Amino acid sequence: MDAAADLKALEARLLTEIDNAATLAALDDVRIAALGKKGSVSELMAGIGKVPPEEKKAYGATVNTIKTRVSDALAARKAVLDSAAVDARLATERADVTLPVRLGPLSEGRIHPVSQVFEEVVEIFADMGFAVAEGPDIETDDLNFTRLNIPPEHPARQDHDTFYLNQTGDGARMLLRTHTSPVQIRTMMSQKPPIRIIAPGRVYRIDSDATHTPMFHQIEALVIDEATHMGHLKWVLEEFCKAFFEVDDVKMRFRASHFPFTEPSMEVDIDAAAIGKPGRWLEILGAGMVHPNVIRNCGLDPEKYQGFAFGMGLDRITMLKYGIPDLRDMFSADLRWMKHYGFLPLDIPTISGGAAG
Ligand code: 2NL
Repeated sequence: MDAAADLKALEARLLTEIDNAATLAALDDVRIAALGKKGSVSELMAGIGKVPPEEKKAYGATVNTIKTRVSDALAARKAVLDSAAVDARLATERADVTLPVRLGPLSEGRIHPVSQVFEEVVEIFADMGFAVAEGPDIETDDLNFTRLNIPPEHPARQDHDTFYLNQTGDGARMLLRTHTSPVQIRTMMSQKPPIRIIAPGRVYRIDSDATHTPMFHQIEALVIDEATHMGHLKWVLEEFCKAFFEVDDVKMRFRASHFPFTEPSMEVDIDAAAIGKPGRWLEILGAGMVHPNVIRNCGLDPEKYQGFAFGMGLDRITMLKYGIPDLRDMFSADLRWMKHYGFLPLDIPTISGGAAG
């Protein structure tokens, strides 16, 4: 056979091998064997040096044509195999979207009832136009007590009620917040009224018995504007209780009380009919009109601004709503307890879905 026939035969062989490559890997082997560094076509190119000068031009053109045809054939075959691979995946990975959802790990874990109530309460107040405010668990004496009109000799400040941190250097004495009020103080100091916020979070007091834990959860609310009054407070509390306990009507009782940061101050009871036990009063929160001293301490003019605030323990209303008998079980990290009282992660409280109201 002459040289031209050899080239023709090589081209034909390569094109057949390309057509016969059944997989992308096999096709790649053919490509490397032809066009790779030591491939048959590459070696033809390298061999041009040994061709007699008068034949070089024709030889070069022929080899180039072979190279182009082989490259084109490789690309065409690759496109066919790529699309076949996609078809194969579509066939084997077909999903039946009519099958019921498999929860997997989501059916194992539980949301703690206090976390659930936390979300429910936030949802209810958000629906009434309150924004959620947050602050640090470690606070200063000033924000936790002084600006709240709590005098230096007040018993709440004493070492046996408050977790004070060891003083480092000569900075302010730090403590674990005993209520979420410092969050509202920070808001009043940094924002102009109208203010409508809730501050939910963890709080800490040195207290440990059947009805108290050293860490507990609280939500406070603060509304400050030019003409906010007790009627607004009463409406907000009634709407909250109806939504939270999922009842059309709730009987409430406002008892005169005393807090240094409100004047007047009151404790609020609800008729236990709301939780299916009529005839008993349950204390659920403390409230009042923000004391003018507190408004002044935050840099606002008490002649111009007034408003109400209230504070409520979340752990207690969680136990009331969901029939949990013992406070101490709430933070015992007992999986059997969580399976019984906990919520599935997809039970997300919403106003529209009714879970928060
Ligand atoms: C209770 C009483 C209450 C407040 C908290 C508050 C916050 C600011 C100003 C005035 Cl910044 N008041 N918070 C007011 C009344 C009562 O909590 O027994 N909580 C469980």
